[in-house]
Amino acid sequence: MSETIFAKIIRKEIPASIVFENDDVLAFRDINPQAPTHILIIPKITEITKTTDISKENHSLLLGKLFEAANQIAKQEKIDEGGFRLVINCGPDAGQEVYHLHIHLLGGRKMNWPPG
Ligand code: DGP
Repeated sequence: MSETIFAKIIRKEIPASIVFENDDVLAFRDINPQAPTHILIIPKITEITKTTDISKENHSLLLGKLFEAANQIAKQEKIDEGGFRLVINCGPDAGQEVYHLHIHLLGGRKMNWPPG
């Protein structure tokens, strides 16, 4: 799979509004926000293109770090108490556009269910 735009954001080759970063995880505001808070949380490694690449052996720790980051960012954004939604699109039917694993963190408004 060829390199994605997110790899360039990780290397700071293209700008992004970064809200969180540590050795393993980067989070930045989505360029096309669907809610008042819409942040993408991504692993810095590029080997996981979508959820079906994930294995317990290789990625358990990393997944914990991604969700820990999501919780911390939700607090930073002050949406932890009101609630928020985490979304991972996997493959074409889900509308995945960028093939680098990412969690959408959406909040700041009332969400509908079922999603479209
Ligand atoms: P998905 O459809 O789940 O693959 O979501 C990809 C998201 O990535 C989409 O909501 C728009 C966002 N996105 C695409 N390119 C860029 C970019 O260059 N910068 C930022 N900040 N977000 C981007």
